[in-house]
Amino acid sequence: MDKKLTIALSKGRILKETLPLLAYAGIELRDDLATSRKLIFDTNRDDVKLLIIRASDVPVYVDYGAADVGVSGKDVLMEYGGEGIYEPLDLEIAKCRLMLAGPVDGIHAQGRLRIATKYVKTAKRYFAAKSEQVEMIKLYGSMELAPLVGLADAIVDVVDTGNTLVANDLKPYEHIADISSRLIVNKASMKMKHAVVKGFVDKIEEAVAQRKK
Ligand code: PRT
Ligand code: MG
Repeated sequence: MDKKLTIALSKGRILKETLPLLAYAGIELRDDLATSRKLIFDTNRDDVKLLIIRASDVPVYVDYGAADVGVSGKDVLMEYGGEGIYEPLDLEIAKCRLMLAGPVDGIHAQGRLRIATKYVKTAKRYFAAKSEQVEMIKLYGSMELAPLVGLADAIVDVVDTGNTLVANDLKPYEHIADISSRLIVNKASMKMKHAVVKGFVDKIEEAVAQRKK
């Protein structure tokens, strides 16, 4: 039976906040992430390797079983869906809020509200629940620019400090969801490698509890 564990993570804030949790579980990186250009990383444990990929790709790798477990923002998970994924644990890291934001002087739509976002499905669901007809413009980043140049009336994006909104003469109008990162698990791995995967999830859960003390 395959006892190896593959973990998918993204660079940036998730990685930074996940490394201490992994360390608690006895998993440490061998290479220096800051300088390495590798995508697969060995750890101090022969049976554990790490994939470093784009944040939005993490649920894809886990859904298809290319990684057994991963760490992903709830914003990314809501947008992705994914039949093959369990979400057993809220890591309470990389916290932020998914917001509807627009110009400080108000959201002024000519006809249907035009929303720029990378969270098209999530935003559609949100407005559909309010029976509001909106038009979505899919972007892959820098959503804050869209209202400034007339591409959209408003944006749906994650907000942490709010500094980026302020810097672009925008402000939050509606709170859509509280976001934090989750530990996700491939359903087949949970079955086929139960001892390894369950052991890992339990250790990380302990690390999260420990951190609160
Ligand atoms: O790699 P790629 O750029 O494709 O993916 P990504 O941008 O989603 O990755 P990353 O590492 O930036 O974000 C990973 C996860 O962190 C997201 O999926 C969220 O769950 C979470 N997170 C927490 C955030 C923020 N806080 C956050 N502030 N993700 C993005 N931001 C953006 C925000 O939209 C704004 O543009 O950071 C900017 C600064 O935010 P303010 O409000 O502090 O100014
Ligand atoms: Mg980013």
